[in-house]
Amino acid sequence: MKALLLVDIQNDFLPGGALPVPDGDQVAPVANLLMPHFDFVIATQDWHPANHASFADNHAQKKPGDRIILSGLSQILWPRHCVQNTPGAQLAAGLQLDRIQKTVQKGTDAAIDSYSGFFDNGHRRRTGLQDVLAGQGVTNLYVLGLATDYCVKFTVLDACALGYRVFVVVDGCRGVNLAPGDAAAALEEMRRAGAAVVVQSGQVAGGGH
Ligand code: VGL
Ligand code: ZN
Repeated sequence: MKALLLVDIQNDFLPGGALPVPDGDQVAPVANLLMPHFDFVIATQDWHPANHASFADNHAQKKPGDRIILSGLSQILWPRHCVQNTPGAQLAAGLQLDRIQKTVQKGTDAAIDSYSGFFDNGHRRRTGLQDVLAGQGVTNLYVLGLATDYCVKFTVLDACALGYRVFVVVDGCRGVNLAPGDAAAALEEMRRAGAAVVVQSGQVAGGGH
């Protein structure tokens, strides 16, 4: 059973949003193209409380890009983004929302970030994504979304470790690239994680997979 997982395709990650991913608006059309080819489509949603510790403005004298130690982990500070119940946190307006059967929220604990759709960054708590996929009998997971070098990467690495056969739809992903080459390095890391196979959306939609 194969499922399509849309990672954090939310207004704040699009150009003009609070934490814009360059060309982030290019992924919704790829998602829309692929959704009809899947029986099960699920989305993750970055869903932070206003006091989330990953926001630079929740710390005195810190700015986006600075690092702190948070719950024992190195944490990059971000601009305030994807605050619960704000327009920026909504799934991108360009997505065909009626084709998304389930949305899993993450990053809801103010004291720890959650790049992966499966666990928080300390692997302390599960989000519920694994249970939803198990309930559907999902074995093969096709992943696309934002951002390649953060939430897509950690979602894919966890999915590989959990034993899914993972296909990363490269043309449906875009990276933040805080440092040049971060997104390319993330794709390489996903490849090395073993189960991850990197494919183009045309291969998926064309029935090659
Ligand atoms: C993300 C940074 C902070 C992402 C979420 O979706 O990749 N990146 N929160
Ligand atoms: Zn976030």
